[in-house]
Amino acid sequence: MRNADVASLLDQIAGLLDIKGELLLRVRAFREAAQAIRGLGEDIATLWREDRLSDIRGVGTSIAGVIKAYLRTGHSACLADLQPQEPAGALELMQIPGLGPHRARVLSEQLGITSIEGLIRAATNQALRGLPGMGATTEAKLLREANRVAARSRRIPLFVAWPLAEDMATQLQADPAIVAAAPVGSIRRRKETIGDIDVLLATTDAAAAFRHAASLPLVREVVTEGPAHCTVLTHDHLQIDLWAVTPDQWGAALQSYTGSKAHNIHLRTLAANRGLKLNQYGLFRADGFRFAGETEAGVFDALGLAWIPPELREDQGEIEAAATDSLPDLIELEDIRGDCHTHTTYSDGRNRLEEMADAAIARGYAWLLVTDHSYSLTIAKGLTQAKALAQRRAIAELNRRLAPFRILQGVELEIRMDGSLDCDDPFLATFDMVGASLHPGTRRPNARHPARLLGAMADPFGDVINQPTGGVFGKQAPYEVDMERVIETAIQTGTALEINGSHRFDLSSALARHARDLGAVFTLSSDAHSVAELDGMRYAVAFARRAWIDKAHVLNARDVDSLLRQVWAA
Ligand code: DGT
Ligand code: CA
Ligand code: CA
Repeated sequence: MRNADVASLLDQIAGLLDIKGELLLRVRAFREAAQAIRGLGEDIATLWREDRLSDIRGVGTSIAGVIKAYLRTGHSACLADLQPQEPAGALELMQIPGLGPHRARVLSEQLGITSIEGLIRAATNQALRGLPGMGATTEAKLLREANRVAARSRRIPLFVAWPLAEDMATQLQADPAIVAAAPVGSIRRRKETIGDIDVLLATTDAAAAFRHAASLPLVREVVTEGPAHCTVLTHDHLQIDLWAVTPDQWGAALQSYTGSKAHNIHLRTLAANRGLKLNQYGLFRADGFRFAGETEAGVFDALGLAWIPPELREDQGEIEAAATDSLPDLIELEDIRGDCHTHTTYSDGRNRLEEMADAAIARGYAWLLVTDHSYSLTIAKGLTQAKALAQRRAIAELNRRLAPFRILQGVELEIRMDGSLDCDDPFLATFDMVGASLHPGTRRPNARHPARLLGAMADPFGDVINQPTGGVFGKQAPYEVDMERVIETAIQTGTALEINGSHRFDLSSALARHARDLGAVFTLSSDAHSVAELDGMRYAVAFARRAWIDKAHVLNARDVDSLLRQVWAA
């Protein structure tokens, strides 16, 4: 047991006594003793053995007793006695600046508030004003601080953070003081979820740049500002870090603030091993001479590395691959020839078939696979056989008009509870491509899910497994399926796995990387239920890139004939 442990025990006791409303003098005694013990030049156990505990500043008989008991048993009855008396949630509430133990106790005892979320609700309903010592101003301040603390502990999905960061960068770029602005951090790496938003600025006048940022409509307040870094909050309590560098430092800063931290550590170590120093200002020789930093590619090049796509920068083999020039040729949005998962008004889509086709043409696609829901998903008004045939006639007519563009008729097929596909096989054979999905009953843990998925893959007509894990970000946990087995079976049966670009993160880039390493083939899809949602493809591509997936393993990168050949051969 070390001095730090004992000091931390005394601090905890002080905190709990404080919450309890104990005399300040006694609280302070524990804090002072803790501080003195942290600064001790010798082991506290030695002092105890030599009976010199009371030599320590602030340690009287009662605190000495607490320390002795703790050193002897490794437990503290004093701490244990205090803990149950702590009002529920007080420690959580005390994370909020301006909310001390006294207020935490009042909130808990009088309003039953035991969490930050609870406090936000109560303050929003103006339930705090009227409590002793609390008016509308304090209430507003606590609400603001509580929102900040809550936002810090919550990760934001990429589909919220990325557009916001792009928007911010575009607005900043309009300022004459700002030469360039770009999202960096986990957004540039296209991570599924984002802790905070980072934007890099090239400017020779950081103060002016930060002033401009603070004046943008989306900014609510400036939290901190220094010479090269400024943190602002949006009205939705999202935190944005702004990093300012001079234009000649742009490349090094882009590398540095993109991260990830693990990637940076590896890269900087590699530089150090060659007697070089890499930081956000450039790549330097020991004598201070800077020979790279203006461009990011220049930094990598000077280290003997190929430029590494940001999506790979997680220190998961990318630096080694860059050193041997064996980075994967990642799939790009421009490679995508069509979308593999879209809906129309034939099921629960909001746009008509021809509108979806026109939008696909406008995106530069060569084909569009429409995959309306099959019959059993009644909430989605799925395709009956008659409806499917009517859609097929409409597609044929449109295809004559839109050639060489091709609409393909697929179906998003339900996998029934017994594992069979929601359609008779002879009729299935008449679709261009069949994607199988689990929807009904997936909310409940269900032992049959694995069997259902495996059954669908064994079916000769199942071409793709859509949204393989069933998770929806912030809404639905993935279901309990042995994904290892699903991936293996997909590879054995020639079934593609979907990377869904809607709000599911399914497959996640981590699972997709694993599947890719084993040799799986993928479809990337927007799962669009409207023309606007076709844009989800950029997320599917981003996650595929994070998974090191190249064009050869993506069905959407093929032209129609090659796609159908592949699908029918499997
Ligand atoms: P997140 O925000 O949790 O989703 O993940 P990141 O990767 O965006 O992490 P973040 O925002 O802490 O930092 C972004 C990058 O910037 C990361 O690679 C490390 C770098 N960075 C963060 N803070 C500092 C700093 O104070 N100085 C320097 N030079 N770099 C920093
Ligand atoms: Ca960040
Ligand atoms: Ca940050």
